[in-house]
Amino acid sequence: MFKSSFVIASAAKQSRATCANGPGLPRRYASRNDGIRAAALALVLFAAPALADQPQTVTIDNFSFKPNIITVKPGTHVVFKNQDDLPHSVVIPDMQVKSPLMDTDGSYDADFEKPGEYKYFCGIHPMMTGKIIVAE
Ligand SMILES: [Cu+2]
Repeated sequence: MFKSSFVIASAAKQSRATCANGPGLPRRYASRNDGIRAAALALVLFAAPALADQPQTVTIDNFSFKPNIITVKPGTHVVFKNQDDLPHSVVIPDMQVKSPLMDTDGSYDADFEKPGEYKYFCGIHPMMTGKIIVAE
C-alpha cells in the first residue's frame, strides 16, 4: 500500500512538471487535463494485481545457495550470484533453464512469472539444491 501511494505521489508531481513546461496550452485547460490523467493513473494502479517483489538475490557460497528457499511474487527477478571461489551453475528444470558456468563474482538471473514451486540445483554439484516458491 505504501509503495503504491508513493508511486502516485511522484506521478502527480511529474504531470505538474509537464504542465509547467507544457506545449503552450491555455493554463486552465492544461492543468485540468493533468488532474484527470493523474486520477486515471491512480485508478489503474489501485486496480492492478500485487506488484512483483523487488529483485531478489540468491548467493552461492561454500557449496550452497543462500537463502536456500525464498518465496516471491509472480514477475520477480531473481539474481543468482556466485561468491564461492570455484564455478557453479543453476539448473531450473521446470523453467528449462541451464545457466552457463558462473565464475567467482559471476551471476545469472531469471524472471519467475508463474506461480509454483521451482526446485533448482547446481549443474556441476547436483547435491547443491534450492527452491523458489512463486506465490501471490
Ligand atoms: Cu556447483
